[in-house]
Amino acid sequence: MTLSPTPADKFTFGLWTVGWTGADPFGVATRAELDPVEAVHRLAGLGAYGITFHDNDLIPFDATASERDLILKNFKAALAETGLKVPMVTTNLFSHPVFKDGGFTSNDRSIRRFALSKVLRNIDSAAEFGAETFVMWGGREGSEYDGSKDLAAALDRMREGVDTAAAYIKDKGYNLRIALEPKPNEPRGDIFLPTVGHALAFIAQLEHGDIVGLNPETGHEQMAGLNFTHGIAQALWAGKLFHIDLNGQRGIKYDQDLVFGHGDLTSAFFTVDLLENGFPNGGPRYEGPRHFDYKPSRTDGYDGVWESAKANMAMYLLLKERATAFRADPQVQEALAASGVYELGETTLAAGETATDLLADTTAFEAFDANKAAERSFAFIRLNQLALEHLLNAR
Ligand code: GLT
Ligand code: MN
Ligand code: MN
Repeated sequence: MTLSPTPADKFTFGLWTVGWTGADPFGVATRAELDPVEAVHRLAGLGAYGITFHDNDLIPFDATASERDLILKNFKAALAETGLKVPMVTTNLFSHPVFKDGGFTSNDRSIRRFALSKVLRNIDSAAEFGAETFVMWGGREGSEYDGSKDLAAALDRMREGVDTAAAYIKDKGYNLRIALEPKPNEPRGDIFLPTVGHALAFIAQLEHGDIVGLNPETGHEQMAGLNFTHGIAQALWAGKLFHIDLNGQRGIKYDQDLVFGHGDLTSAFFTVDLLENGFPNGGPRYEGPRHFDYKPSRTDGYDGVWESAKANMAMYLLLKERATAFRADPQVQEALAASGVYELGETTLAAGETATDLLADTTAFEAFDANKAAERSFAFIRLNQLALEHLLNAR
């Protein structure tokens, strides 16, 4: 088995991930700044498919026009030289103090207009780079104190911002879709659209929701104690899994952004199983980039940064190999059948059967022996043990 990734694996990395210098709320940077051009060359050398970035990961907030042009020229030259793609671009609406109360939902209207204008300009740039996905992570959209926000007005303003951006994409004829990234908290005490479920419900209220979907992140669901695989499954089922941020998290605590698989390994196995093998009874598949959004531990130098980039891809490939073996094992297939996993794929009503027909079917109710049916053992434990034995390479 090979752990050497190739661009065909579609692994992508945020420039802010390998470029994270380790500054946190308690300490200053532990690594020097990384030149974006070097990031492109290193990632391409490791077999990645693409690189993603916020506007200000590449171009400093206060850069002059000539500085901007030079940075873009060098970055584009590195992309051309290496063949690395830019499948996703996003906007920084959180670092500058002007965004301390958010961008789209700041109580200050002039700041909202600045934020929306920044996003629209960045949409032009994303299209120019050939990106297909435009991520919106609203880390500063939220509050610490419930009385500080009109919560309905905040959702109105969020809808106004996202709909304006989506309408702009359509007007320009760009091949771009917006992907909202939920997160429950951090940096705000409570962030709007905290989970996959909240974001899906929000999209249903949009005028241009057809080109708005999700970019769920492993750790962001797990920070709230939620099941990431269930989250991406519902997004997929709704036709809304536009992009994905893979990383690692251990339980309900601050956003750890560990290497993929270095958090909840069993959950990572089932995430990869879903992404690579799909639902057991068929259904929508995810075809987009496998994007890593993690932070190389600030304990490590640049040797560790490049090790961690490799580790993300190696973990994914290892889990892919294990998930493939899991599904191919005849004993697993037997266990899946015995557990009723395929039976769940059968409709509850027969073709053409109505509620009235069901009520008239005495075998479904009057003659149904609930106590007998309750005797069925679903044998889920054996199925899970088989999964773990495959995960541990014991089969
Ligand atoms: C930020 C955040 C990530 C988001 C990025 C996109 S920025 O690092 O922690 O989860 O994906 O804005
Ligand atoms: Mn995160
Ligand atoms: Mn993310």
